Amino acid sequence: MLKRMTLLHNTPSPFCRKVDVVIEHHGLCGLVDIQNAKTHDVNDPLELENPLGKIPTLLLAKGGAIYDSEVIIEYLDEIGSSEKILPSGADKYLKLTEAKLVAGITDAAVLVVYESRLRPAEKFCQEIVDMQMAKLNKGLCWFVENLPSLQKLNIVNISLAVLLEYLDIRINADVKNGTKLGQNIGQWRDDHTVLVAWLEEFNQLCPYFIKTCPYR
Ligand SMILES: N[C@@H](CCC(=O)N[C@@H](CS)C(=O)NCC(=O)O)C(=O)O
Repeated sequence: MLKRMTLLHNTPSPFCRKVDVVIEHHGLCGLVDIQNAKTHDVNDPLELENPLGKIPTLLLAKGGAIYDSEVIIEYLDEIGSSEKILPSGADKYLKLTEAKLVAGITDAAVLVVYESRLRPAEKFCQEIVDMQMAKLNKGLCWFVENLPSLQKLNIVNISLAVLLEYLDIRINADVKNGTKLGQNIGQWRDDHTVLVAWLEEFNQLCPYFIKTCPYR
């Protein structure tokens, strides 16, 4: 019998939401206590568990912390009894590589958000925003050409769906709030209509996806 674990978490984080989806998929809510963590706060308990101070971080009942999100997902998939999110053999590493590509695009999006939310206005650096937005756009174009399969739930389609909704929640909302995002104003829905249709289909495959949405 597995003991309860604690997930250091914060709701708007796209990396946390991926883990939330996998917890739902495997019905592990009863095994995981969610604890709100404050990033960028050196006094938060998160800092003691993960030297990088990043969420999500999963604390095991027997002691020890697991991070980052893909490693947590791999562990939850191992203990979960629903259909596996990760295949086995070489396919596993192909899927993990694509999931890493989504993670890299998500990192770029998070850096854009930090640039406008954390950096004092007088130090705002448009070049950094442009550079990260270019990575984001290039990554989305790659997925337009290589749409992840929606035959079953897997780490790639979960990660991409979370990223796209994060872009809605953060970057597009920030644009509406007046943040300048250079030439690319982050309107992924207008630029990549194929991904809009893909996301709708993903929601049908994963009916509880909406339950994990940070803002409803
Ligand atoms: N590679 C990590 C990235 C996690 C990450 O960057 N989380 C952000 C929140 S969205 C964070 O904790 N930021 C705090 C910081 O960078 O200090 C993962 O997949 O878990």
